[in-house]
Amino acid sequence: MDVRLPILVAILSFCTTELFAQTPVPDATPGSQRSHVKRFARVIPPLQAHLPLVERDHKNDFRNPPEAALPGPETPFDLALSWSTFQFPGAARESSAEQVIPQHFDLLCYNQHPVGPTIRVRPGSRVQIRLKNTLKGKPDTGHVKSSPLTSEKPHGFCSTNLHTHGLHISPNDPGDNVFRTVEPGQEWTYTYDIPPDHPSATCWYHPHKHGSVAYQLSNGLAGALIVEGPKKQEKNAPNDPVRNLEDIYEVAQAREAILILQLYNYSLDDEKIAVIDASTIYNVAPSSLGCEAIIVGDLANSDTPTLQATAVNGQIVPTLHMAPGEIQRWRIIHGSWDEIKPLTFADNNDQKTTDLRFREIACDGIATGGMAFLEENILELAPGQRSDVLIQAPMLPQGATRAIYYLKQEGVAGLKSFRGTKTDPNFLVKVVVSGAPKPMALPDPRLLARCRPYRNIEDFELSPPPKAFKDGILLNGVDVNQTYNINARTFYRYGTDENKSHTMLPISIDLNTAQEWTLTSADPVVDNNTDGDPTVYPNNHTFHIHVNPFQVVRYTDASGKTRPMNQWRDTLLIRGGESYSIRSRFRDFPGTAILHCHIMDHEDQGMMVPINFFDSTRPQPGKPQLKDSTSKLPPVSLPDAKGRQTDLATLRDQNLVVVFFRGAGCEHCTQQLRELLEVARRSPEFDAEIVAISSEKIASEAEALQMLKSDPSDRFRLLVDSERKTFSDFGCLRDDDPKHGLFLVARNGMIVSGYVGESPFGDHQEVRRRVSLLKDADAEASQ
Ligand SMILES: [Cu+2]
Repeated sequence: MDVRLPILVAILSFCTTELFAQTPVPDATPGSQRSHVKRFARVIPPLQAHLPLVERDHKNDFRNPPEAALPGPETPFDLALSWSTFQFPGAARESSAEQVIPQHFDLLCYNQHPVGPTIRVRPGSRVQIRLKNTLKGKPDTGHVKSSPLTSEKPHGFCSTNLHTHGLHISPNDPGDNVFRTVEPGQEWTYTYDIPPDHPSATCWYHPHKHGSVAYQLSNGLAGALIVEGPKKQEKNAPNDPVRNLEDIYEVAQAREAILILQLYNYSLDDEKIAVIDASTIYNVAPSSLGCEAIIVGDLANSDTPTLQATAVNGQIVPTLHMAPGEIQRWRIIHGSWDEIKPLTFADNNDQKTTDLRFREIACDGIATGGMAFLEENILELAPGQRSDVLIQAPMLPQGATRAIYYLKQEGVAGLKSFRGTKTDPNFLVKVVVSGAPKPMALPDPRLLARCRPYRNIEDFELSPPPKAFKDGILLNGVDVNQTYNINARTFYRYGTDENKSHTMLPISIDLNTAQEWTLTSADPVVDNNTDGDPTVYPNNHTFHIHVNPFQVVRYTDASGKTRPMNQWRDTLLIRGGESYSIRSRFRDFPGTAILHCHIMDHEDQGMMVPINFFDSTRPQPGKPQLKDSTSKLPPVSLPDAKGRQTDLATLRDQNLVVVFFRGAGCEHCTQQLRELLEVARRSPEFDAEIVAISSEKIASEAEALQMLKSDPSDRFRLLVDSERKTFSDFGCLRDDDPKHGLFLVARNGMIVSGYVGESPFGDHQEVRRRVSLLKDADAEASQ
């Protein structure tokens, strides 16, 4: 039985009067009841390609997303993820014999609205968001890729989490931890402490659960997250403090429009309801989904069309009104999972116009310090990027009562696109200039210049990058061979144990340093194996790093020609064969974050690297102690990462430093081991073999050794105790939870000192000292 039928009847009768309807359908919870949908072979043009030729619904007025009423710093704001059916009468108006335009969309959404509520935060404040996953489905069990050469499969579509894109906050729980998963039926409260000196910014939030991000973003799960102080109410006096854009009267008083651009990839089900189709988002069939409502088309059927609609705040081509001479501040957020969007303005005859022009005052939320016109009046946005622009409506010619314009997304030619196929132009917003003139003044450029929040990063500040990034960061991933990787490594995870189960070891980055990295997208790839014309895969990618923004200082084109740049941002488009040099100051927040490609289907398939911000300057409170011991080494026989059994008794002819650690995913552990190995390597008197015993499986010994910067000459071996028996024997298991431990074992088989604790033993010099005492003891014994 199809349970949606009564709902549909209700919508259809209700909607004849409801003009544009983000109105959620009451009781629309089709989640677990939905059936899978049949395939579609018809090729249907995109929704918005022919707009000016068709008279639209005039009452589809532009609306900002709803504002979240935050209840206060200690009370969480509820953000509930659920299914809802929405109607799009603006889209329904446009129909012809050739086109089938959906009137209804079934979308995953926040708080029963097609775009998430705007969350506004003050610097220095605390905001708590309780994310409620009301979906029905199985927990995300992760996925093990089948070979090192293939990428991760998309998976876990009913599992979610939340990322605050652009905020400079802690990447650890309860903050912006993207390794946390909120499973169907679960909830989790995020606490974001915004630093008092956080610059004002247009940020945004969206799910970042690895494996399902593109699917969830295609449903429209995104919202604006705005950091701002009080808005200036009077004209600025010469000595007014101006730090942020809202401290400038002309900016503060400009009407604000938030434009969240979203891309729905959909199919029509048997009732002509549009549903997001996972198969047209990914180039591979997603892994077993555990999420009953997900639509997966038939990839084998090459006729399966890619149907797309681009929404602005969940509206299709809404009408935005401006008075002649009025200046508005538009916060434009590219919240789509895919596609480069070159935005322009067209007049009512679809001719490019400069009657309306973009004056960019912030780039990825970071004030530029000016309000420059953009070259050719094109605002190019890649997924994840934001632009704050001042838009001034023209005065109307004598006798005219209104002028009509369109904010338009230009088409993109094959090599410039992400998928190698040309994209069509779209009309995004209809702008109607009419009514009484409201001439407004632009802000004083001298005040704007004071809003640039970050100093340039100078050469003398730079520290060397981590070894893994010494030769740069290469983004490489094309559909033809499905190897989405960064520096030839693909991220994937297994198991449901978040934080411990990602198999790629984090790259350590020292806080309080500034570093320069070179980012390159690999060359485009031509696939000659297809029938007819060869297919070109452009290898265009979008680099994003969490927590800390960066300064772009240099651009190198595909022919190697270089030019300097100076632009602060947090998300950067890098086309195939091109390079950028970026500099970043890593500040304030230790913990594990990520860098990744913001083309989210690439990220879901493994184009992501965990990074560990560690603070080398922070003193360790309550310094752990090695305690003397006189117990005997218990029998230890464990496999190494390749399964070869090792008996510690066979190593009795040497001193041992036995380290118990919580797997390659524990950043403290890997840091401890890396440093201990380095101390041992540099100390000729360090006469002991280091035996590291992991409580977790090690997927790749080579990767682990690389992460630990282990040299082949190191006296080091890696053993695995996934049953945790040896952990238990050494007192390193409490309530089934593995602890960190370090033990010194002398040649005579006696444990002479040991440590067990919540954090790794970090005093490597003390280990070195104790090992040298062992040597003295040997010398004494032999005398
Ligand atoms: Cu990519």
